[in-house]
Amino acid sequence: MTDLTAPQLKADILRHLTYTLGKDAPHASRYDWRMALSFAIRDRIVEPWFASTRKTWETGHKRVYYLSMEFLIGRLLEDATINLGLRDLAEAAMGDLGQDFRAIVEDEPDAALGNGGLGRLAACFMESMATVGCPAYGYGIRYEHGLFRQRFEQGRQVEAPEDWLTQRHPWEFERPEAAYTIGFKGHLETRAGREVWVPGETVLAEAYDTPVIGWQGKWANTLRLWSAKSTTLFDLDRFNRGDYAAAAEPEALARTLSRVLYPDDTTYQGKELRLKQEFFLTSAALQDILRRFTAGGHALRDLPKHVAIQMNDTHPAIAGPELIRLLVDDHGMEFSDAMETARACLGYTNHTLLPEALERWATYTFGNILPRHMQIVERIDGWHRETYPSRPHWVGIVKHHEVRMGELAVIMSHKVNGVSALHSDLVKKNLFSELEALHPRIVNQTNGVTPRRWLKMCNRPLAGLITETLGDGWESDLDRLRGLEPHVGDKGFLKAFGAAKRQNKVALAGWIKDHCGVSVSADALFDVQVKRVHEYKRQLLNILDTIARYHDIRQNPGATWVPRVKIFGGKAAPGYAVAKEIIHLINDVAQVVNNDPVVGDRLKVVYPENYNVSLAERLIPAADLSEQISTAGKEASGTGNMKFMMNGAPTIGTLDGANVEILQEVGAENFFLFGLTAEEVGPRRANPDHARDAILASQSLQDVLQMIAEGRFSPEDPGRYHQLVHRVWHHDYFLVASDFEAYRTAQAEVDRAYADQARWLKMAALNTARSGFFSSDRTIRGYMKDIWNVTSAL
Ligand code: 26Q
Repeated sequence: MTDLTAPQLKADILRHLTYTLGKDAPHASRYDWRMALSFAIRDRIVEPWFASTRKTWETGHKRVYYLSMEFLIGRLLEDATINLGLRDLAEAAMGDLGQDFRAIVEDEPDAALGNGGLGRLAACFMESMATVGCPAYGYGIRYEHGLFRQRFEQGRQVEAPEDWLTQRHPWEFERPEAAYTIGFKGHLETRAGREVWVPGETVLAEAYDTPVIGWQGKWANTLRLWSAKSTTLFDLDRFNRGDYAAAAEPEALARTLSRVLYPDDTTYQGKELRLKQEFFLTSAALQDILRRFTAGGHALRDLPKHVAIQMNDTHPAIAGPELIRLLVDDHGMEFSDAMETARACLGYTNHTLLPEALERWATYTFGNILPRHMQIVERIDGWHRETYPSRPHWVGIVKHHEVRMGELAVIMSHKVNGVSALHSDLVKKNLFSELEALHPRIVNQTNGVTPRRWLKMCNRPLAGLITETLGDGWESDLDRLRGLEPHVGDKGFLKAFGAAKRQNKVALAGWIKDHCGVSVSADALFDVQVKRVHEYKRQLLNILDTIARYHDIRQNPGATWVPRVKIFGGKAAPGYAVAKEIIHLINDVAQVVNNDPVVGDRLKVVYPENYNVSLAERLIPAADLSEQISTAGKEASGTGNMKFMMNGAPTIGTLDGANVEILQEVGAENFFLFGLTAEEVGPRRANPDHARDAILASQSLQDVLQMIAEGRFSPEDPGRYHQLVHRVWHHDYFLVASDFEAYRTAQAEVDRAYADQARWLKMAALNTARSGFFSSDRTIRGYMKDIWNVTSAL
């Protein structure tokens, strides 16, 4: 690690302020100071970054290439200072310069180049690969606009474009020399017996590199993001004729490829631009990989010895055919050798079982945009049929005039993995059972999260207590948190644990007052559900329970109530009307509940706008209860659930995704389990009256639905939720009604547990103590051993 002193760091900051920013201190804005500090910190990353690259070259170490359409990074400044061990020094230096470190850190916009879980997982993996010393590149797209910003207008979600790149992004290095041509459309020609693709359109992919520094600065990798540029120069003829807009057209058209992130995280829509983006990323990455590999002087058949390529879901699954195309068309390899080489390099991670999320492209669209790849896909399909001749041909890639990207990814990979034990099991048994029978290759790698960002950085009070109790080193060896267990019987420790949680809650209460205009008491139980809004995640179940609680409080305000704050956060895909209606309902309920004098502090409902990584870092450390209530069998893993656990919030949840493993680690007495299991869901749905039966069996649910239907939460528009109520009665695919009573019972148990603060604190502390398994370091070591066959270079 670096042995920088405060005066040196101060001098670095002032030097950047003067010579990089061209500002003198008296006239510098917060932005200028942030840039100056960021550049000074970035300087400290460059050396270890070079050293890591040098070492990888010198030892000929195998490298991992992580291909993902999303990297949900969030802010980088504080994270970098923490991993370099410079956080406190940076705070002191800025203080000396008259600047508030916290305010500067919070001035940085989130890099929101992802939708949710899958994108954030890629970001945690990058940090963990750097921490464990796994030589790796992340490849993605440098979207000009990340995920949209969410506002509420009269309770309705409104989207605004996100514009993180309107400010300078101080962490990246532009690499104009690393650029590749990407082709689309056009036609095929046969020349000397070989197929040649003559693209009809081309764009340039230009690289931007961001170094990713691991814990204690021992290793650094590269996140390489591609930006689209025009291959044709500015059209001077058109400009001279006075046609100024047309002169700039090629540039504008090319740039649309990296203009904006698709905001949908569940339903694919078969849009041409999306397929082009996927190919843009994949082709640029593979060209770059092959260029680096051949520069090392190796034979192409040795590619799998030096290169592991991981596909983050099917989004980059065109990597199979593209790698074959590059090997065969550009490097003259035989098809069968190329096939074998590609499969030995590629791995595929599945993140969903939802049928509407599985990517399928019309052969018409696919063949039009990627004619050569269409041909190669047919060839792969043929090869697969011949290799497994006795099998029915319905396990193929092309079926009903569609290219199925899941099947393509499985057939082109030597390993396929799910993201939690339950999910991997279901991938094996349901999604790809036929392919798995032909050639077993499905394994599990349970997700994880980086404890540097999600505990050390975001929860300083708790991290401080852990270090006081266990000493240093837990950050990169999270199983050591088990060492807290002997202390949970110790009153002094529990008191300190409770004080840390309370400090976070007080801070959050202040933020809620400032940003949502709602006063909440830090003595209340903070009950938090934050994630993308989707029917399967059942925010609806949560708000129905909230309404039931409201109803009961009004019926009996004199009873003893455990005060609760219900906190929601999350975005709905812009085209997802049902999800948007649920957001509207939550906001309408908040209006009524928060302004009802009978209720007071017994119940509050808050829904801060624009949930993102930075808001997660604020909310999760202050949570008492983690809501993980998806319909069993639908949530592949969840990763928010792990962050809450680490930060000492017990879960109320179903047996779904990684909740199963959380329950296993923490023990049933420290987890509020409820609801149908994945196995029970199918049979329950088979009863056509499932919702009706459940509603008629629950007076409480009847009251709740009645209140909504009557317009109690939308008095100015009483019919607003008729459709929503109708859907609960008649089209309750996600079994909200069926799980309602079980959820209420579990919530009552939560109240009882919380009322006994000694019992609660012990549960909370045990959640932290037993969360070690959910470090993404453990996950990455699993991928390295079982999928990538690579060792640490440290
Ligand atoms: C596909 C085609 C076209 C446009 C968009 C998409 C698209 C984009 C994003 C499809 C899916 C996603 C994101 C999926 C996702 O975030 N899945 C989550 O992955 C997490 C990490 O493994 C899991 O923990 C979650 O359970 C899972 O829902």
